Amino acid sequence: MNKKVSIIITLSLIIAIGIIFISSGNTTDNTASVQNTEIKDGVQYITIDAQGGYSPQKSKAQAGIPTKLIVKTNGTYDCSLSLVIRSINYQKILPPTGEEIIDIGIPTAGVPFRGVCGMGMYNFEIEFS
Ligand SMILES: [Cu+2]
Repeated sequence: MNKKVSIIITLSLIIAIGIIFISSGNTTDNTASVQNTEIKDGVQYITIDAQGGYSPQKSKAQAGIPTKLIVKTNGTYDCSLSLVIRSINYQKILPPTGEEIIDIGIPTAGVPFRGVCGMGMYNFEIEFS
């Protein structure tokens, strides 16, 4: 009687652990390929979230077409609000919640595009090809 109970408990534990392993294994690989570019009416839009840094920190986009950067804030109160993009002489304090659309012209392939926060601790990079 006692042996039977302990066998049942052991078996159900093994099954439970198995289910936890299977379900966690399925959700781990979602962050690597974030699609944050979109081409609409011949204009390429690249979306970057600003909150405790910039994400995605590295993006890939197309060179040679008119491109705009959309920087989104949503209850952001850290220094990622103060955005500096030296290559286009851009410097601005973003609104804590909103969308800032920045025209970055027609990017050249192979020239990395970088944005940093006012203190230089957060940054993002876009690779154009
Ligand atoms: Cu900073």
